[in-house]
Parts: sequence; structure tokens; C-alpha cells
Amino acid sequence: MKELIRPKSIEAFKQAQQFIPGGVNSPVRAFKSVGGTPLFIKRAKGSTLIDIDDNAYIDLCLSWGVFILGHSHPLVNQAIHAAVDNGSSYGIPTLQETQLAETVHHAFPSMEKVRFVNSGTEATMSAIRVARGFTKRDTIVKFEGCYHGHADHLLVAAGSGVTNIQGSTSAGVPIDFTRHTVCLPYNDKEALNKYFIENGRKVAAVIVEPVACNMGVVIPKNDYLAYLRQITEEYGALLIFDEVITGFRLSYGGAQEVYGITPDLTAIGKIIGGGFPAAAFGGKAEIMNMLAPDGPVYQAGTLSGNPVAMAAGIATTAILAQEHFYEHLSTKFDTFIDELKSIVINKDIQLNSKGNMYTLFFNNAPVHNFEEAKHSDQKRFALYFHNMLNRGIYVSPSQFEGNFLSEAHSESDLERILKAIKESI
Ligand code: HOZ
Repeated sequence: MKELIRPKSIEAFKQAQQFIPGGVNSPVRAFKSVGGTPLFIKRAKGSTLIDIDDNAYIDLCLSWGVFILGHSHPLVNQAIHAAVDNGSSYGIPTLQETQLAETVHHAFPSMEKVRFVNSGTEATMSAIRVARGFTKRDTIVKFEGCYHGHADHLLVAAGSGVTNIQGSTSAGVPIDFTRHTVCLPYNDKEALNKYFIENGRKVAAVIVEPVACNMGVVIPKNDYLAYLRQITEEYGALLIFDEVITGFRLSYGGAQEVYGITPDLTAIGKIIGGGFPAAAFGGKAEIMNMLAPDGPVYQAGTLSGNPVAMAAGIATTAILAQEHFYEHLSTKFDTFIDELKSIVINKDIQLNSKGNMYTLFFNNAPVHNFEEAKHSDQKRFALYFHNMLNRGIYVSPSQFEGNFLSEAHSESDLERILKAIKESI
């Protein structure tokens, strides 16, 4: 097999490093954990990325899960162009904000009221602030390997790019800022029960990725989410689902619909912005009414509810709401995942998947939590990653991320991916 060459990306990365820390605007993109030089992209369409050296790749990262319809969908683009022709920000309300909030509410009935922000980080950070304001308690419980964006108090044993930092906790965060954050192992009911028996009445909220996606994809055990719901209710704490990745991906109503659990607050992002910087948090009206201007919990943003992002979100969700959209998607991907299972069996590889997202762990034992995820052989992952890249497949460039499929992936894309995986592992 001939290696794809990328002289222009190599040069571009050198130049970027002169002016941008690490040459990237978000750490995982730098290929640190897999080695080599990141691709510089000039365009993308459907399932395909084109780099500045004119190499084409089938994309399994999809802007970290954003593009469930594939890149540059014509209907979404049309809506974006129409919106931008009317101006790109007013800092004054628009009808589109209410329209998209209503759509979100219909998809996620637990989100009785919704506020739009610009990123998943803002959505989880603001959900926690309102949870603290509502409960008048300070403690937040999160889980090891769950990543909820880069707000100071959430950078504790976080997954995603933080995994590569000693202790999975960022420098620059005063210890006092994380004093109210308690981190417990994911999928461990006993640890949670023990903590709640001693401290449950101090807990403002438990925040969780209902299907963890930032330590690689890790599925909740049988009744784990139901247990989180039960114990939080028992102690008067709120349950926050971070569905920044799973929202509108696992189903129209996200993981909460799939698992039948109703959280008090939810954060969504990625898909809802249709490729633009939009995210949202929402929940029970009595909790959300704590927000300014009605209540005492402050939260704001100049570009929040941005009209172009709202247009992209409205166009994207309109397609997702079509009858049988998710059924078609899962029919296609269930076959893919079944075939993938048969490829990796007996190869010291664990396939963790849920719906149209998956991770391959290079382990010989199942992965249910962060500790187990960290046992994956990183050198094997890096080799696998580059083998895939040289076969024209762009896998998310870290062991501790998910891979995503979209409506735009054709049968022949999926066949090519499976063939490449067979050869690359
Ligand atoms: N934290 C994001 C993935 N889980 C990475 C975002 C990016 O690098 O673009």
C-alpha cells in the first residue's frame, strides 16, 4: 500500500505552530497521542474530507459528532445562506430562537425551557450554575473519564484531550475551584451509594454523559442510569444529562429517550448547531426560571441564539424529525457494527458501540469505565490510526473519543471502512 503524502499539511502545521499554541485551536486535533502531522482541510462534502494536498478521506470523526447528515448538506447550506444574507448577529431576539427552542422541547420533553449558548462547555457550566442556584447546594458529582467541557471546576479526571495531561486535571485551575467537585468511577453504583449515604444532602447535582463518549464510547450498565435518577431524587439533588454528543444522535430525543430516563437538566450541543457554534441547556421550568432576567442566576452571551446558527439548527432538526430517519440510520449501521464485531473478535480488541457511534479499544478485557479504557494499548491504537489514514479513512485521532457515522456514509463507504479496519488492526 502506498502512503498518502501530505507535504502541504506538514508545512501548514509548521506555520500554524508559530502563531497558535501547538498549532491547533483544540488540543486533540494536534495528533499528539497518535504522532504525525494533522491534516489541514480545505473542504468537505457528505462523508468525505479533502485535505490541502488533495487527498480524500472518509470521515469517521465528523467534526466530533456534529455532522449526522454528513458535511455540507444542501438543505442546511441553503438555510445558512438565506440567514446570513439577512445579517449574522443582532444581539436582539429573533423568531428563530423560539422556533428552535420549541423543536428542542418537542425532541426532549424534559427540557421544558431551553436557553441557547455557544458551546457544550457553556451549556454544562451554565446547567451546573442553575442547579446550584436552585438547590442552594454546592457539591457536584461527576464521573471519571466523563468530559463536560473545559470549565475550571469540571476539569477533574476528565476524558477527551485531558486524558493526556498528568492526572487528567488541568494546570491553571486553583485547587479551591475544584473543592466542590467530587469525582467517582463511572458505572459503579456502590461507590455512588457510599458517597450519597455520607454526603447526599450536600449534592446540588450529578452530571453524567448518559453514554460516555469522551473516554471512547462506554455504555452504561443495565440499570445504572435508573439508579442515578433514583438516588438523586432520594437526596433532593438534580440529575444533569450531558447529551452534547448523544443528543439528536442516538435518537431524536437522545439517550434519555433511548433509556427512558428523565433528567432534571440537559445540555446539548454539536448536532443542534448544524456545524455552527450553538449549544443549549434546559430542563424543568421551575429550575430554568431561576435564570436571569426572571431569577437570580446570571448567564449571558452576545452571540447566544445567533441567527445563522439557529437557521442551521432548524434546517438540521427538520430533516432529523422526518419519519423513519433514525430507523433507516440504525438499519444501515447495525449491519456495519455486526460485521465489525466479527472482524475484531479474538483479536484482543473491544468494540464498544451504541447506535451510530463506536470505539475500538486495544484491550483484552471489556471496558466499562475510565480505568479500563486507559488499559487500551496506545501504541496499537496509533498504528491502527495511521494504517486507516493511509487507506483514506479519518478516524478520530485519539483513543479517548468516539467515531461517528452519518446519513451520508454510503454502503460502499462502509465496505471500504470495514476492509480498511480488517487490514489496519
Ligand atoms: N472535546 C472534543 C471532543 N470530544 C474535541 C473538540 C475538537 O478538538 O474540535
